[in-house]
Amino acid sequence: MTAVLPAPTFSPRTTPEAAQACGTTWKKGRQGRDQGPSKSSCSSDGVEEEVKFEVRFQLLYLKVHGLAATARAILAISGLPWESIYPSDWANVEKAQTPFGTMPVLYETHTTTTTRPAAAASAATTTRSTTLQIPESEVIEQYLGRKFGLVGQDPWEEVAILSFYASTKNVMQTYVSKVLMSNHTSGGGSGAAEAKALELRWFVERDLPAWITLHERWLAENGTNGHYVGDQVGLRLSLADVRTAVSVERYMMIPEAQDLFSADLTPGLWAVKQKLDSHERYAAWKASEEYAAIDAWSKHRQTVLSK
Ligand SMILES: N[C@@H](CCC(=O)N[C@@H](CS)C(=O)NCC(=O)O)C(=O)O
Repeated sequence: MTAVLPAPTFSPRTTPEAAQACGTTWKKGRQGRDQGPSKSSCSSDGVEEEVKFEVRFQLLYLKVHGLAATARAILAISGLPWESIYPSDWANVEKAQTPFGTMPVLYETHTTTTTRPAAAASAATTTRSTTLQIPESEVIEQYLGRKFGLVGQDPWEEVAILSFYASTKNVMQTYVSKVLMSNHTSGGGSGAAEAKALELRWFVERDLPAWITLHERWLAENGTNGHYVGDQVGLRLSLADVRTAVSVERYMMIPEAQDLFSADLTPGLWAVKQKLDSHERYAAWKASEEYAAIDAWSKHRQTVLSK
């Protein structure tokens, strides 16, 4: 979907509305608001009003997985309304409307509709909306992770989850900056293809196996059960799990790297990926037409950038 961006709202000045919208968790049965059906509430003049809360997420990014893959995965498993939006003319239109001139940007719009019954004096329907605009992929992922309960149950679990998450993110960053972008860093020209091939070899033979070995060790320590972090009462999906599953998927798109992963060779990472793949809402997202289109463009881009 082409973007019609909400008005830019990123600001160093906070407001009570932004703070409340930002802090809202949308898990049914826990603290925070329920999405959807109306609730009755008593207004200051004693009239029973219908109050309806709605939230909608939009993620602005290119039609590729790239820096949006983890955020899209989290939004998909959240079960809340969300959509991918794409720039129509990035350089001339949308870029200037984003906080740092980069994508992804997350927009989270909270709408409260209050209806006073027709019988009441001053019967009316009023709608209030607050949109949060959040830049930087890592900030978006951690924000959504907190919002949807993916960063553990206590500060110690959070430290462990964010450590594994950062370690996985760093390796992907190495791949993007050293291998995919090597034409930029080497200045292109003759020898650029050889330099890229060498960077790819180092990544596939050194950086990626080092990450695999370390993460297999930690995942084995937690019981090779598809999750990085256990808790006192059980296991649950975390931001680290989602980041890793999405990364393994991405590495398996690299012909030179795909044989590094299998149920036998990397049982821990495999279980993490399987666990996410079998999540009902994530599986539905992966089966969607939109995901297929993003996947096709990502494969195309991978081929172009690999040259
Ligand atoms: N640190 C930023 C980097 C964002 C970034 O460089 N995004 C690229 C797309 S992958 C972009 O917006 N490029 C367009 C431009 O810089 O004009 C993040 O993680 O969100």
